[in-house]
This record gives sequence, C-alpha cells and structure tokens, in this order.
Amino acid sequence: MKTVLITGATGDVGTHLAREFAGKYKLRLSDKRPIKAKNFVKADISRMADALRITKGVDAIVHLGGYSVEGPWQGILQANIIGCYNVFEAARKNGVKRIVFPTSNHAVGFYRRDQTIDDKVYPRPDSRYGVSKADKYGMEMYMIRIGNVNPRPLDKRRLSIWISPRDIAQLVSIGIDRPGIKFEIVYGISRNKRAWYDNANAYRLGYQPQDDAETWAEGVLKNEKPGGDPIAELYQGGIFTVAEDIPNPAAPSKKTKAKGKKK
Ligand code: 15L
Repeated sequence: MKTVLITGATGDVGTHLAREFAGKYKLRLSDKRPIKAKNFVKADISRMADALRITKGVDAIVHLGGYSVEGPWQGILQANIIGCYNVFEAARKNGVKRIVFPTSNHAVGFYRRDQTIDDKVYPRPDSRYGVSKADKYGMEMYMIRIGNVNPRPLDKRRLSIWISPRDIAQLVSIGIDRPGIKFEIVYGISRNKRAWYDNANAYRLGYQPQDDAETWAEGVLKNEKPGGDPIAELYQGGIFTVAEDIPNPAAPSKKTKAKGKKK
C-alpha cells in the first residue's frame, strides 16, 4: 500500500479525500491547524524544516496546503508560493517523485464563459490566489485545476465547474497511481453538461467521472439570486473586484505582538 502525504488535510478537499481514501492508501495528514487523528502531523509548510520532515518516506504527495481562496499578498506569498516551493523542493531532496498538485480553476479564471478551454491554454489567473496556482518542475507532476468540490453544486457558476467527492478522489488516484506521468494538467470537474473545459486529457489518462452537476440544475437555478456583478459574470472564475481590504490572518495581532508570543 502506498504512503501518501496530504498537506492542508483539514480543509474541505482534504477532508473529502481522507474519507474517500481510507483503506486505499496509508495516509499521512498534515496541516497548520491541528486535528485529532493518529496519522496527523502538524506542520507549517512556509518553513522548509517542516516541509522536509513531513515529506520524508512517502510515495506521493497531494499538496493542498495554503490559501484556498483569494487573500492578501503577504498571506498568499507565504503559504502558497513559499509553501509550494518548500514542498516541491523538500520532495526532491527526499526522493519523492510523484506530486499531485490540486491547482484551481482560478489559474485560468480570466477566460470568458463563452469560451471552452483545454489543458494547453495559457494561464490567465483571475486573482493573487489564481497566480499562486499557476504551475512547475521536472519530477512527476500531475496538476488538477479543480473547479469546486462539494457534495452538490452551489450556484449557477458551479454547475459548470463542480466536482463530486468521489470524482475528485478518482482523479487524484490517477495522479498517484498511473505509471509514466511526467507533467500533466487536467480539469477537476465531474462530467458536467455545462462544462467550460475540454477535459480530453483527463479522459486519456483514464478518468471516468460518475456525476454531472445537471442533476441539480433546476433547483440551483431556481434559487439563483439576480443582481451579481455583471462583469464578474463574464469570466469563468467569477472574480473581478480587487480585494485590497481582505485582512491578513497570517499577520500577528497587536495583542500577540505585545506579548511576543509565537504563532
Ligand atoms: C477554488 O479554487 C477554491 O479552493 C474553492 O474554495 C472555490 O472557491 C472554488 O475555487 C470556486 O471557484 O468555486
């Protein structure tokens, strides 16, 4: 049985994968936020020493650690850019060849909704977060541009980019187990009727999605509230406004500074 490290394991996607992969792989779960689990290791991947410690002795890494939405530049830089570099570099030093990097639809979120894009399009990030999810290196890399993982699609945009927990588990498994991968980009969506992506590369690698967001379309569209940002609605990522006012949770608060407390 392969030993697989999941970074950012306490987030939504990590939680779905940990459940779906129980018994299939020997999992090592890691995150900054601790959870109570025997196979959990606390680590801050913005520190190289932590990245080296958690990547030792694993067969593959599913790197989910970092911001999973737009955030302030300093936070994205530490967690998503420096953190990603540390995990990839630590993997190389520890001889871990296979990395599954769940990137995001936001790495190409500035393509318009009236376009269908494939795995070869030039990245067009729609945000600082989107930039941190636009690609890397020479080991065995498998990049999944994830739409949105949820038991059900949440809104009209997600009818195009939704992926069910069992489909994301299948897609990640291909990235862990399929021999001969050098560098691949696939889209992390179910077999959605309204997809904006041509996912032929995922199908070529053996992906057979079980679900389609269309099953929930009627209910989702009925609940859709009119009056969203009309410019954002042109773009696949749905992000247009500049989020300068997002607070940086990585910055020490005045209280902790005064006491000189470590995070
Ligand atoms: C993402 O990349 C996020 O990780 C997820 O939380 C959703 O916001 C998703 O994109 C989305 O675009 O719906």
